[in-house]
Amino acid sequence: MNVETPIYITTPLYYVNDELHIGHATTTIYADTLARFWRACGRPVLFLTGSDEHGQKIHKAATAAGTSPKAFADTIVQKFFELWDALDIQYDVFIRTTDDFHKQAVAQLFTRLRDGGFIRKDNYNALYCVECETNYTEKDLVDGKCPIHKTTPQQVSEENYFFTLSKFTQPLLDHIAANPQCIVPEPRRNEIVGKLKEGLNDISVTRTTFDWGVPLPWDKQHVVWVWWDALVNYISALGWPNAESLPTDAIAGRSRHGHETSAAPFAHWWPSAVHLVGKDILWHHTVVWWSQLLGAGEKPPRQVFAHGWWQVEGDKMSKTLGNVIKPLDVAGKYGRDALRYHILREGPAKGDADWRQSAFVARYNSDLANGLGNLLNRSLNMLGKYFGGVVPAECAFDQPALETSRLSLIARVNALYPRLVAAVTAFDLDAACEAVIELVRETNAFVNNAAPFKLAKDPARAKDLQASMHALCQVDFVLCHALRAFLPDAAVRIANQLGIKAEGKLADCIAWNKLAAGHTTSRPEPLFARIEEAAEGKPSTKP
Ligand code: ME8
Repeated sequence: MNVETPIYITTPLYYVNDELHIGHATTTIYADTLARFWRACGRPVLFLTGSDEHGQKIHKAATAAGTSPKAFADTIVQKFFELWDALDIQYDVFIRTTDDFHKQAVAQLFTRLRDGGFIRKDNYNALYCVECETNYTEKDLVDGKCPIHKTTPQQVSEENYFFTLSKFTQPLLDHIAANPQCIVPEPRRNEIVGKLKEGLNDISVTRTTFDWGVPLPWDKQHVVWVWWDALVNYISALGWPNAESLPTDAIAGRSRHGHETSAAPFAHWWPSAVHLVGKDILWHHTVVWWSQLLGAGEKPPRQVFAHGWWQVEGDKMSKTLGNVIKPLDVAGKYGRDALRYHILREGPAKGDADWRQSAFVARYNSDLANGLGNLLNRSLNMLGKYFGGVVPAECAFDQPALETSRLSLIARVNALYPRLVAAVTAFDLDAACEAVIELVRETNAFVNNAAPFKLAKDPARAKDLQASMHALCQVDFVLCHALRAFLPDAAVRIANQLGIKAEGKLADCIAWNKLAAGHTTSRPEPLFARIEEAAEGKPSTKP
């Protein structure tokens, strides 16, 4: 992996009809972890998120709330900002589909497609699910209901504009065959290829029955279908088609990180675009979106990664069942690193996943409290006691078995950076965390074997004590850096206790002997308090 090439990471633009839940936080935390990791590798990163504000669903929610769609969106989007701030999501760009520059780009794209001969007028008779903002055929429905929302779709009949999606079946199959990594993981690609092989129907891409959307430039009776509008955000945010800079003035004050400027942002970032989405919107982000792009003479993004869905204690997560997991409830109770860690380890990256309180507690206690927290705390306490908090010089153990375990730790540390890069490149954030936790486990075993607390009592073992404490300081340093993307708060707290900064390129920091002898550390503080099962009430009784 070349860590010098830029990467443009996007989340979906979430609908402003409701509060965000753990599903939304999952995609965003995956994206934030990727963004932090690659930035820490020194890779140029642009991280975009935002809000999807047009369409029937928002119109309906605003009407129910007795307000205008824009006023409604303004209120909800404020909650998005608060949530992402509370979770310290460091996006560079937050785009709203009601931003003027975005609406102009949508109109331009539509005009290009018309000029290219891909738009025609026709009668639209369809079954439309407002929750999905997507139409279905009878064949797609399960017992006459939307396969995702289990609701009966609306019967829609109107004359509107169609996009000749059918023309793109073969170009899309060719693109996927030539770029096997463009949809990951592999089963998701197979799913899309399977559907493409069934052939594509033209789709209706405008509406006349309501006006909350981007007006069609040449026929103002029509507004653009909300998906067609929203997908364009990924390029409108780059100033497509011809702006010379990101629309920073229009989105001033929304960035939580501060992107790197580039003179021709579309040319710079678009070839390295990676969309993170949930499985239910993979179709839109590949077939629909890529056809729009190909029709407009642009290339599809480099990759789309689609994750699965959370269930909760074995049930579908739904308002009706009252089991919706709210990210701030979890972060407020256990800390945002605990929330993030659970999502990265147990989340639906490869397939669907089940949010279980018992698994949350078990994972937290074993890896964070008893594993990482305990290691850091006992190593820094011993360093304080035996060396006044000052890192000793490196030396080998006199005892061969201990020296072998020290050499094994060194080898593990020096192999960690390439392992992390490989795992993150493959979107396997669970494997990346596991690589770090394996180092924690091996080091805790090393402490138990070397037993510095016993060595300290025997002046004849002074060298072995020094060898063990030097090694522990090096591991603590490496853990701090290795965790910057995965447990950002803990990384900063470890850095404070070590008296260092959680900064610098990971390739230079995740290696042996980077914490110099003679360096003075700070006061140790517990990192993660154990969650006591009793305080949690009864663990889940479900199998
Ligand atoms: O679809 N587990 O927005 P949205 C995991 N505006 N992920 C879940 C989930 C669950 N139980 N429930 C929902 C939209 N999601 C459009 C996107 S992009 C140009 C437009 C995820 O607010 C779902 O998979 O409905 C998807 O990625 C996101 O939440 C949908 O958010």
